[in-house]
Amino acid sequence: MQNLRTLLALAFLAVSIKPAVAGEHLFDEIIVTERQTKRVIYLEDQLDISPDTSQLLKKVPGANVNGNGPLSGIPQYRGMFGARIGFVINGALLAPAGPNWMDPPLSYVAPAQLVKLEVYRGIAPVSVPQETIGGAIISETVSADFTNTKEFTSSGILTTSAQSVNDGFLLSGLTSFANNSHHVSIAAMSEEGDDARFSGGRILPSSYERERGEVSYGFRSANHTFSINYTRNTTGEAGTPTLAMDIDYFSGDLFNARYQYEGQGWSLDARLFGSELHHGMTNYHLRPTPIDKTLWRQNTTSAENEGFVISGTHQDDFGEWQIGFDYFSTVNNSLIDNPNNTMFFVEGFNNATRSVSGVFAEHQHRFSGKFQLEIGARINYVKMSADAVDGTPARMMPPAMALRDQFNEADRDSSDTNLDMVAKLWHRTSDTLSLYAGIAQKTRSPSFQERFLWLPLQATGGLADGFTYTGNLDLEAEESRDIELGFDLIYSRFNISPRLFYREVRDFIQGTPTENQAALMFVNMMNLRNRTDNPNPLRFNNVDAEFYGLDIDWKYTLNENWSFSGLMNYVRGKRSDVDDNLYRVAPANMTFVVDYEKENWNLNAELVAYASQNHVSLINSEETTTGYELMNISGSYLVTENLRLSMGVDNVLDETYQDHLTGYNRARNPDIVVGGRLYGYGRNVFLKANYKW
Ligand SMILES: [Cu+2]
Repeated sequence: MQNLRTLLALAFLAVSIKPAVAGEHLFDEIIVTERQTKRVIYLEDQLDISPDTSQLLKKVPGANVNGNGPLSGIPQYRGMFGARIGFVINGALLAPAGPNWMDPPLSYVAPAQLVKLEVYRGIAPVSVPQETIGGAIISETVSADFTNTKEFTSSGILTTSAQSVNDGFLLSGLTSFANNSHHVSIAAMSEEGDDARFSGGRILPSSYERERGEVSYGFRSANHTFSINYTRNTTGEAGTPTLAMDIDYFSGDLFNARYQYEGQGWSLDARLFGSELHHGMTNYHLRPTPIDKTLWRQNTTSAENEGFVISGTHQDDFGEWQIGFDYFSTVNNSLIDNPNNTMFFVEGFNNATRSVSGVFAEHQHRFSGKFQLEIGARINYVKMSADAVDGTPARMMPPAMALRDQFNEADRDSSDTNLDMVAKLWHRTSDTLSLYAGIAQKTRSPSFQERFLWLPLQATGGLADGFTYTGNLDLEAEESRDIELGFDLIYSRFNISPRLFYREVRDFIQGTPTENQAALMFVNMMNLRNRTDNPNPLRFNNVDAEFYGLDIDWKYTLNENWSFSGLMNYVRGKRSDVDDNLYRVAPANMTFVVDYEKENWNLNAELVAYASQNHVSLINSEETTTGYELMNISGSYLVTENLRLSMGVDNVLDETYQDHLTGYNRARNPDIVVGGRLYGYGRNVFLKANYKW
């Protein structure tokens, strides 16, 4: 880390003495563009300085974050979260190495190096990632672009920031050279933070450290464009207080290549990508160590991802046709051991393999300028398999032995053929009003955890409910039927875009009380042996569920100085086969922002209000939360054409509050009881400087 710091500091010096050249769009701020189908957050100079990309989603209608740690926020959209949402990272698909999603896909694009984050509003098109039952989020990091001249020009950005709530510090830079046919860029980032404070103490452990570097090259000749990109992400020790262990390290190598061809009325896009992710976590290096040395645990995991997307688009006078096929496969491994006992091991997942081969067709059609239609269909063929497993518990304890043998003797190969269909219609009734209706069928096959978890463990994709789970080799794919209605009104300086949605999910996958006697006996025996009181294990099962709600975003521009904007989100998720609510669904919430803009400075104040959440899941023993309000202020000042300084205070009133989507504390902490809900961060003063050339 020291080396990288020195390098970045030297780079900063080098550019500081360079003559300043004014660019055209220096320091675009976060702009959430108002479009019919998606919301785009441009981060070229975002004021927020959270190290977690997913936190930006709170600026998008319908989106939220399940917080498991400072780098481990799991995106939630209209009540669905995690693997139910499709993610694209610089054109690539990526599945985490952490069986508890300590490294959600968006953690591989740090906010400091992100250029934009796109969230599809409601039903995602079939042409974006393969499985999008709960929505689609597209992210792109900063890189160079071709220029219009043969002469090479250089450009770059340097960002540094510091914040008080966790003594966090960040240094990030990008430098690039480009002409009309080549571009090359190098980006690097280093960030760290200590345990975060709240008014009653500290959240332990919530420190983090991460470094990220990226190189990319692009080549353009006539109608052909080719680019390659390599990213290395190294996360050091980082807390995940809602889970049983903390991050020791993540080490990831991400590669992707892209070829694009622009023909007369048609274009071709081909992407090839892969990533190799390694991860270690323990329950003894960052949080207080377990007193009983036999309970120390280390879990070493990995994910190998590879895939491609090939699609062709044809444009005609009425719209466009797109057809394509794609493939993505992941192999996950996980080994648990104890440094105090070299004999102890548990193979959590042994070559748990999941591949999705997809083919899709999509058509956009414009009728007479008044109606616009999007229809699409996709077939995904999902194949899963896993190798036999073993572990010392299975060699010593009869119930664990029975679970191992049941798993090893079973047929662990499975395949699903899933059909997704989308139809969306916009009707432009006047210059100011456009009506919208969409219907869809969306599917998702089980995750490897849901299918292959053989021993009752908490490896659940980050549910963080404190329950142990076993997988289920007989799970069916989830199938959702969606309908959404809304309108986009743009009246003078006011615009508003509400959406009402309802979805019915057949075979929704969630944990239900297990009937497997071996699993029940195993957890009982472990409780007796370790003097713990873990509840009876759950087993992933197909149930029925429904989601409905409303989300709205709006903006009113009073004059060239003042503007007001806001969000309102409401979602309800419940079982439709029994009387229960779904787990970890965002409470109703709203955001109200006042902006004041001057030529070279601006100020904004934000009020965020969350209602209580009383619709909690009985099966997951979920606890209710009460509502709260937070105030945030921030501003920025353009010192020169190249240098911008920003400053802000989050949680100005130092409110003590509990975010319903942040889980329960699992680490011994004098300030928060184990099993109690974690508190949100206290007052945070931050500073940020951006230099661009
Ligand atoms: Cu982990």
